[in-house]
Amino acid sequence: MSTSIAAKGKAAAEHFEEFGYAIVRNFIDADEVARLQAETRRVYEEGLKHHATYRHGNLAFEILPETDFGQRYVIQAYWMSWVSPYFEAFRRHENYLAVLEPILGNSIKQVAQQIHWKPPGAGLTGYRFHQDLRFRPNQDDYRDIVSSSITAGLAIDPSTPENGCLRVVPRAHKRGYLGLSDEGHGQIMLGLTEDDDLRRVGLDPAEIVDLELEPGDLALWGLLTPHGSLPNSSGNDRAFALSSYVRAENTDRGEWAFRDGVGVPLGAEPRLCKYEKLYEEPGPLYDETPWWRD
Ligand SMILES: O=C(O)CCC(=O)C(=O)O
Ligand SMILES: [Fe+2]
Repeated sequence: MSTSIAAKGKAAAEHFEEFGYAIVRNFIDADEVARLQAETRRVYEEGLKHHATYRHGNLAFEILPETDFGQRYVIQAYWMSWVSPYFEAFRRHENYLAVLEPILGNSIKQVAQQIHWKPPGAGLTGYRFHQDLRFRPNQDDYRDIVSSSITAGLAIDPSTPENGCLRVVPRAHKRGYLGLSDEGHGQIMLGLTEDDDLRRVGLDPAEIVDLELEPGDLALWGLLTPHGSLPNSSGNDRAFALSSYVRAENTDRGEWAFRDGVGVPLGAEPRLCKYEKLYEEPGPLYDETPWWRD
């Protein structure tokens, strides 16, 4: 007998509390995975239309251009819901509520929606170890930000050590903010985490766990969970859909996802999430900064 999504959500919440991460196997079924994969390909094609990193409101595509990378790659989409009715509905799929409710309650806002691709050959597809709290600079806009936030990463493709699956350090989420990857340029997609970078902050590289996922499996982690991923060294892409949610009463930012347990669609205008210049520089605009040359 298959376990209900509610039971999986409860078990995941308990695992998350102790280890700082959890995995929900078969979060969605095979039919949904097929639709998700097809729409992810369509969003990738949409991104490829842009010669450089593109932004319009919260929607963005991070592009590695052919001038520097031999061919054009899309490595990230942000808030693809604005061009994808599928993802707009998917971000508030009832299975997300089942998994999030034990941790965040049933009124939830979303502050990030991303797809990360690791196209074979693109090179710059690793994420050095970090804690996501570093990506929440405006903490005055939240209350109890750590206990009120969680990120869910859904495997669209198989996620393996070879193609750069997410990796976490278990039980380290209770040690506070460690400053991983904050030195120098602070850009987490340049360079690799050395074992000594982890040891310096008291983490044991031998404890790293690779989160190997099949399409449709979901990983959860928190703002203080040390995590990262290696560049793709295989011939297969690794598309991964990330969604960050916050207990609604504890945030002034984000798009509604669920209000009193009911999914809420996006409104007419985007709300302030993580893009700080949403109101001053909403775009559409291109950002041609060659950050990879730093
Ligand atoms: O896509 C990945 O492997 C990791 C991404 C990540 O940690 C982040 O965007 O904060
Ligand atoms: Fe992260």
